[in-house]
Amino acid sequence: MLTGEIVRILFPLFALCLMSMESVATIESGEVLGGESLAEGGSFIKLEVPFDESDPDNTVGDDTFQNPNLYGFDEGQNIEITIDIAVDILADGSGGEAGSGILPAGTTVASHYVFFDPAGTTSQFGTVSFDSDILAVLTSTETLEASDFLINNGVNYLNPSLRGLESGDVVSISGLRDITVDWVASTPGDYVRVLTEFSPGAVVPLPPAIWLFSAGCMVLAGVGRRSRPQAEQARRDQRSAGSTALRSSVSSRSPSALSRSALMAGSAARSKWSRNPAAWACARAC
Ligand SMILES: [Ca+2]
Ligand SMILES: [Ca+2]
Ligand SMILES: [Ca+2]
Repeated sequence: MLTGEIVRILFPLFALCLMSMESVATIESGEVLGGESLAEGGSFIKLEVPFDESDPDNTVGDDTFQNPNLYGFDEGQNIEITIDIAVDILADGSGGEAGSGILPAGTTVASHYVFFDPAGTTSQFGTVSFDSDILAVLTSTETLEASDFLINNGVNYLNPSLRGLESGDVVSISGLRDITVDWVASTPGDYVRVLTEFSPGAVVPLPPAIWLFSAGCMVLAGVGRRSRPQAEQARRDQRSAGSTALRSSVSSRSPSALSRSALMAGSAARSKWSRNPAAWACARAC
C-alpha cells in the first residue's frame, strides 16, 4: 500500500522532470570558409543561451555583436506548430531546395538562429550543420517576425527592417543537414532562422531525471527492507504459537494418550492458526 502511494507520487514528478528538461545543442558545427570575414579572423561560434558576447547581453538583431564571426544558437526545440508557417526556402528532402512555401500546422520543428553582424560592411562565406534534417529556412524580415513565436528561449530579439537578407545575400540548403551562407552585412546585420526536424540532441538532460528516479528507487528499496523484518517476525510468531499449542495438547494427556490423533490435532491447530492468527489467539485467551 505504502509502496503504491510512493509510486503514485514519484511517477508524476518523474514525468514533470522529463518535460522540463532544457534543450541541448542541436547546431552541431559551423565554419567560416571565405570572404573578408575570414581575413579578419572570423570563425563560427555556437552561442549558449543566455549569452554575454553581445552588447547588451543576450540581445541579437541590431549591431549588438559587431565582429567578423558567424554565429548560431538554438531556439525552441521539438515544437509542434499549430499554424501554417510561410517560409522562404523549403527543403526538397534530398539535400536541396524546393522554393518558397508553407510548412503546415502539425509539423514538429526544432528552431535555430544563424547570423552575421560585422562592425562595417563585410563579406562572409561559411557553412553550418545541424543534428537533424532541415525542413526550411526563413530569410526575410517578414517571415522571421512571423515565426518569432518559436523563440522560447529568453533572448531579446531586435527587429529592424533590414534584419533579413538583402539583394545579393544567399543562404542555401547544401545538404540534408547543412546550409551555406554567402552574404554581405553591416547594419543591422544578416539573420536567418533554420527549422529542422525533431532534434534527437534536444531530448536529453537525463541527469536530473535519473537523479529523481534513483531517489525513488532508494525510497522503495528502503520500504522493502523495512517490510521484510516485519514479515519474518510474523512467521516466527506463527511457528512459536503452533509449538505452544502442540505442547499444551501433549501435557494435558498421559504419555499413552500421545497418539497419532493428538499429533494430527496439533498440526491442524497450527494450520488453523496460520490461516487466522487473530481467531486462534482469541480462542486461547477468551
Ligand atoms: Ca553590424
Ligand atoms: Ca546583407
Ligand atoms: Ca540584413
